[in-house]
Amino acid sequence: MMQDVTGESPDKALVNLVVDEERAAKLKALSLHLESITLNDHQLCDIELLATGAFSPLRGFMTRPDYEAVLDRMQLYDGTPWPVPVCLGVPNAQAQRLESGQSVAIRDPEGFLLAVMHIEEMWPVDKEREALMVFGTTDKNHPRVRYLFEEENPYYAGGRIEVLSLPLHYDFKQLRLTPQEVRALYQKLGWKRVVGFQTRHPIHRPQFEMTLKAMAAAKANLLLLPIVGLTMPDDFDYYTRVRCYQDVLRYYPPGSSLLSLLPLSLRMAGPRDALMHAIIARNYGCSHFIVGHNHANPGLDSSGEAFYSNAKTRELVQQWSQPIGIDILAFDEMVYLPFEDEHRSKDQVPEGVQTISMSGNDIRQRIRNGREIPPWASFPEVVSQIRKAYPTPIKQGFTLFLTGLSGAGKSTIAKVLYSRMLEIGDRPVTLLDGDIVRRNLSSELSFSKEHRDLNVRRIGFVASEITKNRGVAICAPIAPYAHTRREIRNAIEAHGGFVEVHVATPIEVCEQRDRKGMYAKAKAGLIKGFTGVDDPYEAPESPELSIDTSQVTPDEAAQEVLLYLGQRGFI
Ligand code: PPS
Repeated sequence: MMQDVTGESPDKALVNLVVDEERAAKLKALSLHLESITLNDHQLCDIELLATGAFSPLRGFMTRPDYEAVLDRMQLYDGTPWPVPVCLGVPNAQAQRLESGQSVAIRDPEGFLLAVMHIEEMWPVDKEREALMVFGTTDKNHPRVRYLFEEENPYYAGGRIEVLSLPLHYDFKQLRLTPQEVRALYQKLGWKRVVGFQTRHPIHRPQFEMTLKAMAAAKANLLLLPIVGLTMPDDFDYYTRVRCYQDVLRYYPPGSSLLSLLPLSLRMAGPRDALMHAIIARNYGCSHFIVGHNHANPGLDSSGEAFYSNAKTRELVQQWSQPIGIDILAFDEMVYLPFEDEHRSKDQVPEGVQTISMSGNDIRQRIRNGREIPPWASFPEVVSQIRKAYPTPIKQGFTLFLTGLSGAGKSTIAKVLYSRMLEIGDRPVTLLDGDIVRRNLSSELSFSKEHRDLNVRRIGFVASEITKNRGVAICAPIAPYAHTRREIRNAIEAHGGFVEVHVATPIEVCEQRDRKGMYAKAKAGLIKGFTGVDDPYEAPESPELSIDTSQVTPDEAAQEVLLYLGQRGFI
């Protein structure tokens, strides 16, 4: 049953929502008669942290009074500090069928029963209000704001949950410790003071030195809590990062550090998120928490400014540190002092002293370009792990994605490129032409908006697998919708190159060519929903290349693509 597993103060009490076997059997029987909610990847992360007590004192997905209080005053309804919503979004149709007082089965995408939720409340989400209150912006350059507006469901369901099973993981099992297990380890090891460090990046020298300074300042041991849930789209994959952390652990004084993977879906909400992370670290039994430079700051907004100020993040976390029950150790950017041969927080460097620094991004770029990384910037083991997983472009796979109107010349250019890539012969090549795909992969699909999206997503999926395995995928569908193309780009860029080629032949030329007689039929009303005639084509805003085949031959067009690939180092 649900219980507090520690006898500590309410602040530090851990919640454990995993039920015992007897109750699990009852809930399993009950679930046969219940409606199911299938969790997406974000929700799977949330339920895991709820279940293990990493989100203590939450006992389920938030109800409306808690949600509103979180938005308005960064507290639960009862006054407990809590900065970000933890809500369960449900689709419209399902929200209409569900009501408070009802229980629902919570399942993973394979249908595996994870929990039963007792719904206390359902309400429509005011996305604009949530974006402004939690993220301080409605700018869709912010990945979680975009998720909120474009992917989050329109209703939230709140209520207590009883968990039968944690989401299943098959990797790094020995490193996936619950807060309860971590606290038990502290006890076993005699650790009284522990600094928590949460990160979505590899640990390079500056971060290592920062954690050492934090340990010294707090006279404490270290708990590394790397995020292995959902981070930012172009972050290093966590398998690589975990191998890096394991290598770096050997550089700490023996017996002074512990590694526990955190399946968190990052909100990237700047100050509020840093506070959330401090609460999680508190739940993992940490006495101190490190807030570093750019904590939970997702790059730049659409006017080129940082989303959050470091000073505000520090200020907020420090202001709440006492009510939360954890001490905050804030650091400015860590820089290297070459003459002194040491790293320092930038605000600790006397004026006039020379410093150098290399950000995580700089290191990534240098590795991608095959350049050396000096020892003051990272560890040789970390560099070699990253090099192995993120080879230079010549060793990466890539996707050439040709999009454009019917008759624009996509297939012909694709065929020339296919032959050229086979001639070069250093990677396996696959041609996913619109027609070929429609015949083999998508023969049951029509040209409705939904089916076009499905068709293009299927192409994207195959292309991303090919790219991941270091091959070349040449795709040539119309792919008329910008959001689907962006989705595919994001998926593929995580594994290699994505080169969008807009085959931008004007519609008049395509109509005039009309090789298949399709335009004539569409204009005569014999085909409905024909792209460019009575269905939209959203031209790419910033494709890597734009080629108008009324001006160049297919060979010249292919040559342009090959030159571009050469410039980017892919061939
Ligand atoms: S999509 O929108 O990306 O799914 O389209 P795609 O799979 O590339 O298929 C495009 C080819 O199908 C023929 N066709 C149509 N095109 C557009 N709209 C409608 N309604 C339609 N019906 C059939 C058309 O000949 C396209 O061939 P290409 O090779 O592009 O000329």
